[in-house]
Amino acid sequence: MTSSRPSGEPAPERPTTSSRAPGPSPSRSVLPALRPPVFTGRLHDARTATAVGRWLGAAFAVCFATGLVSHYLQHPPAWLADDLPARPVWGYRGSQGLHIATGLAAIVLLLVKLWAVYPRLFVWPPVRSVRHALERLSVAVLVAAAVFELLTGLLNIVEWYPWPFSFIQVHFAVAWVVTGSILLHVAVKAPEIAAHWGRRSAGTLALPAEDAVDRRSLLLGMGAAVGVVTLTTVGQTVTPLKAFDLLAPRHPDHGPQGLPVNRTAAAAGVSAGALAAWRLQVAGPRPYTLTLDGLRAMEHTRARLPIACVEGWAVQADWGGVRVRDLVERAGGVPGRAAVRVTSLEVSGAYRVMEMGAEYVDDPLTLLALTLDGQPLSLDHGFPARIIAPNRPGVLQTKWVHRLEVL
Ligand SMILES: Nc1nc2c(c(=O)[nH]1)N[C@H]1C(S)=C(S)[C@@H](COP(=O)(O)O)O[C@H]1N2
Ligand SMILES: [Mo]
Repeated sequence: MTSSRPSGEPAPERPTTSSRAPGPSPSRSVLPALRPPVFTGRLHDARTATAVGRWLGAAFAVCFATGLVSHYLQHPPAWLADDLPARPVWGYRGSQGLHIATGLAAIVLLLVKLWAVYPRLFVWPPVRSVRHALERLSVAVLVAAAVFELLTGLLNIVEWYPWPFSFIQVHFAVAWVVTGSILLHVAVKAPEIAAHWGRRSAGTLALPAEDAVDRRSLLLGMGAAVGVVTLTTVGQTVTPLKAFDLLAPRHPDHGPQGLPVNRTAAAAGVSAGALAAWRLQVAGPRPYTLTLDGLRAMEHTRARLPIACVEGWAVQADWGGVRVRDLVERAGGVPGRAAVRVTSLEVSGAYRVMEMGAEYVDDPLTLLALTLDGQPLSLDHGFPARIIAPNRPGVLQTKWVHRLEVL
């Protein structure tokens, strides 16, 4: 420790940034609010900011890359829709699990980073030059966008939307703002980052060696906090760790047939009564209609595939049903070229109608599933028939399917 004085008390031996002379000041009564704050705490330095910042930067980079994967799997541009890969089957589970895990870790990292730099947010005078003003503005955008992104992501995984805008579009747009402002920030700070990147700070920017021990403790504490957050949430995706899944909103085992449910049949306005007259309509060059018994009479395929929700939880299950490829071929569609539009019996909702590109339609594991772990689907899991396809976001695994259109 460098000092025995109680923390928080200003250091008398250290010259403060204030230029006021001791004693009563004549200007005091005129502009009392314009006194610069004085921060005497330690570790609010560029080396700490660099050490935390590189982890935060890495977390945001992973979040951005996996976020792009998720976004384009869910909302592909027309030229890409038919070529989205259906393999590996666990692809979306892995990438979205990583997205949520790094996003949660980034909350801890961002808090430590903001703690490390907050005295700089009060620098005096607030603006020294045009360049300085622009630099501060870019930091303001970065902080606001990063806080916004982590907060909206966190609230999305608990399905709470206390805002009037569409989560998906705005979370996606602000991700570009965060990424752009991080790149700008790294460019502006490049000399300082370079000086503090190695084991010892280089050049004239060297900091007191005594602080190194405390800085290491801070980073260890940060690592421990990230470890605890990760361990208590990642079990929602990484099933072997499910016993530690205490904080994630979903537990892999909790739900009918041992599988969580996001939208229940009741919420979707689907009732057992409405299903009495259920038929599967297949539109295409040779349209046809099937009863449930007719569908059950077709060639049955089983597939072990995960449901991987955009909110981060994923559960593998044993699905049984009819290949979408077979249904499409029977309607006159050409496998490998035909895409499909799927419509649910759901009354309203963003996921009532779903489109599936040719690559998924052609995959032998893409099913119109009728069973889950050998049992008929429960109503909440999409009875009588639902889509299950490899490497796709959960939101596109449409439940209560009653119509397929070959496109
Ligand atoms: N028709 C319809 N299907 C849907 C949804 C929906 O809202 N409507 N939600 C989806 C979401 S977000 C997920 S994660 C999966 C969850 O499937 P499960 O409830 O069988 O676990 O169903 C998907 N299928
Ligand atoms: Mo989902």
